[in-house]
Amino acid sequence: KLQTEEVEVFSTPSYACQRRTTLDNHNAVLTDALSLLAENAELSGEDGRGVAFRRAAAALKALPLPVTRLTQLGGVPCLGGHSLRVIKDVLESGASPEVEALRRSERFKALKVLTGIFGVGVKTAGRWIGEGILTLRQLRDSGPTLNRAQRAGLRHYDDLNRPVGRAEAAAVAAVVEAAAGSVLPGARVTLIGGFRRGKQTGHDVDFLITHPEEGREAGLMPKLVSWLDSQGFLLYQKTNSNSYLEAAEGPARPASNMDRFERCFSVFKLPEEAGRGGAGAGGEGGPRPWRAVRVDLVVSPVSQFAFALLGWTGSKLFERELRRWAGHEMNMCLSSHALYDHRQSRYLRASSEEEIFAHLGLEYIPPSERNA
Ligand code: TTP
Ligand code: MN
Ligand code: MN
Ligand code: MN
Repeated sequence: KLQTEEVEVFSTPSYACQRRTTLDNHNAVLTDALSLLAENAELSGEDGRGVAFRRAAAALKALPLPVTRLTQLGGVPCLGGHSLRVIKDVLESGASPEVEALRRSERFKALKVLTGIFGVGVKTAGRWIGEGILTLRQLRDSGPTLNRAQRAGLRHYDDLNRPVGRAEAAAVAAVVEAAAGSVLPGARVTLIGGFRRGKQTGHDVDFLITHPEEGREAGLMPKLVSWLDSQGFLLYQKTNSNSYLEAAEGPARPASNMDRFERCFSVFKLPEEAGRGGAGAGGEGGPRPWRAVRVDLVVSPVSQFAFALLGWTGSKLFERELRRWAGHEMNMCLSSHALYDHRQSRYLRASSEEEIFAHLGLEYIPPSERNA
């Protein structure tokens, strides 16, 4: 008896912000390969190629089942020739020669190690590699001048490259809430970034802070930082002051609206609770009583809170796709501060993420389904 084998053909909308992407990825082998190529492109300063691979990986993350044949991908967007070749190799032989060669490449390994230092970007890492510095040891020995962030990054390298767990994120949250409550009673602290999307670990912990009374949040960051510092919680911090003025700037420079809140990049000294201080924290003298954790703090006026919440919850690709959708499909300009409608020549107000999705003509996607 002849049986036709049924193979599902997948299809999914083309913008990541039109799709529901949970952490339950059925195509991790494929998306890991594409993400590695994306990472390499980004580390080589080829951002356009990086985005193309990120989009391809994100389209596969949204599929409900593992892909087994190339013919199933007919309705899947964002797959260019290069991505399809990699997918084909992985489906046929379990691995892509290009990706495996990349994994072994000295340059890629060096770029990962060096940009793994907090404060070291792609350009600095590339310059050091050009000078023959490929490892942390060579960096320490040859001693190029490091700035304050890089010195902290090198000093706490192991801690900062160890994933932060949910329990640790909760411990940081308790500290930030105590700080906010002490310097501005009534201030509200919200966990954002990957942990808000439901991730079990992160490379840092991100918080958005506001106050229900507009204006009361002004000048909060310096007070917060000095409280944290006085209590011994800070190993490093760099604060940027708010420079966003809606009326003065308008929607003209949307991309640069990205970091105009009061914002603090920091490294916390987080006390390790008894019973979970062991793993990885040890030096010669046994477990240390604390570990270093990267923490990002953002302060927003309550009138911009929904935009800030949406803009800082991620994923990075989901955010990028939201802004692309707004611009290309709606003739609007979305930032973490506001949504401007070019057709109506006015700002569209919102006090919740749901309202922003509605303004954008998109179905609401909750944080746990923004893991594109
Ligand atoms: P990250 O902390 O870099 O990423 P993450 O929390 O999604 O992942 P991880 O677990 O590795 O920490 O960024 C958090 C979000 O903030 C992300 O969606 C991008 C966004 N963001 C910036 O990073 N910079 C900005 O200036 C703005 C406005 C948003
Ligand atoms: Mn599933
Ligand atoms: Mn984060
Ligand atoms: Mn962050």
